Amino acid sequence: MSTSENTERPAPPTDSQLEAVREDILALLKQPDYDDGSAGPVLVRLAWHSAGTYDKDTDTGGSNGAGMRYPYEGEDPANAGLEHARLFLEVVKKKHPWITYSDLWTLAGVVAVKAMGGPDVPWQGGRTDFVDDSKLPPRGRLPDAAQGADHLRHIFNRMGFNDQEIVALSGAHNLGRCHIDRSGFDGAWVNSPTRFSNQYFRLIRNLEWKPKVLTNGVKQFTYYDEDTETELMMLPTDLAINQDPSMEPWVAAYAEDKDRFYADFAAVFGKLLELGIKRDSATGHILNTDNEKGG
Ligand code: HIF
Repeated sequence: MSTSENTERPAPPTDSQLEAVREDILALLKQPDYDDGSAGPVLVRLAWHSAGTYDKDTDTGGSNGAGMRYPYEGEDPANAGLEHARLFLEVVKKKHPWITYSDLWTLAGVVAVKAMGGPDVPWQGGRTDFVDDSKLPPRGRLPDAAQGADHLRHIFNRMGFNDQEIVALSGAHNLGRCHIDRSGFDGAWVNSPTRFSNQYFRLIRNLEWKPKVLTNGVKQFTYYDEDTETELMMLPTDLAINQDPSMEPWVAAYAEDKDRFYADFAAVFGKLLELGIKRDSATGHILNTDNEKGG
């Protein structure tokens, strides 16, 4: 599946070139006809799924290569719905062809988090779209929401994350919603799903979540707020972090301290987007481009 496009090391973009890309991502976030009126959440999910295939032991997967452009990764049922995110970003790619898809998808997640009221997630460019066949991730590396804390450890330890980092990351489920035709789960975690906050942790702790079996047989958890007549949801994995003895204290900490959550989320989401990217520590320039492999 090697591709010859983008095999040359591009000149690093100027600050104003990058700024123009950020502006154009910002401009497309408002989508009156899509979900809750925003492309933001699905862009955050795209950024995470592009990076979250990483395996530290074999140094395979990760955002380099933008593998979701191709059917094996792009049509993985775990990535259902992310074609919307990729399509939203296509106009930006057309306007700024110099940026790689792998940089664009990760940057879009960072811009979206910030625009929705979240922290500044550190981001550096330089990813390559060269598909290195020896680095392709197999399917099955993304988490299964029907499982528990041990599964989360299995998945996220493989990327190099510890319990605290798993909980901090999980706060991103403050954003967006589940779609029955994508994951089989249904609904939003919080009442304002396009506003980043630590509400997700507070709701996990403070509401009484009841199991619910959807018409498709999928099991999730539900809370019906009679005052506002809204139904919120949690995935089995969302509630699992509040039951695990080593993760639960972090859920409590982030429910109480928004600033701490923001700082820890920024650090861990930034780390996620860098998985598998090797940089010169002095210059920040990327080392593992295609060129070293002979393109
Ligand atoms: Fe999600 N996630 N995620 N997720 N996720 C969904 C949606 C979003 C898991 C499962 C699901 C993370 C971890 C995990 C976002 C961001 C992040 C959906 C619903 C499922 C089932 C998809 C759909 O039907 O459209 C599991 C099991 C995870 C391991 C804990 C990350 C931490 C929370 C890493 C992360 O950043 C976002 C944003 C969405 C909403 C997408 C949307 O289209 O609105």
